[in-house]
Amino acid sequence: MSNIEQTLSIIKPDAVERNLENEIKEMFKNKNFKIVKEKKIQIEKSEAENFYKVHETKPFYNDLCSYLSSGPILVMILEKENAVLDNRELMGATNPKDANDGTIRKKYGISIDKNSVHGSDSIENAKIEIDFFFKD
Ligand code: IDP
Ligand code: MG
Repeated sequence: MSNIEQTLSIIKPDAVERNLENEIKEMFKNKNFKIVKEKKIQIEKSEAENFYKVHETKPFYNDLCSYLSSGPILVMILEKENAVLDNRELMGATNPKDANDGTIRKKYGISIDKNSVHGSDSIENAKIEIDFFFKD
């Protein structure tokens, strides 16, 4: 029985701005993720507020939504076995200072807010987030 999953990945404005898209995509491909769909977009702050709704009570919510809408992002559907958890592992801890060697955030993250990538945290949220960006 296969457990092929899909998860949503976003290369955030700090990384797109530094032209890191291809290097980060290589890291996904090297870990056997298939990039099923991708698009480069810039979203409105109101869309970021919807996307990050789960964080609306957090003190960093406003800055987070301003930031995600501040420049172009690359959104991708990634696919492999155990994609959700494997992507979280490859991303590394939310704060790049705490991220393990070999992770995207360790390599490229600047700070807890400019941490270069987003990844879905559960299969359920992956479906919601994929729909958010790719539902036609
Ligand atoms: P995650 O991206 O590792 O899943 P979440 O807790 O879901 O982390 O937080 C979403 C995003 O909000 C983080 O990626 C980070 O950019 C930002 N964030 C999280 N905690 C803080 C904080 O304490 N201060 C500022 N920004 C934060
Ligand atoms: Mg999260």
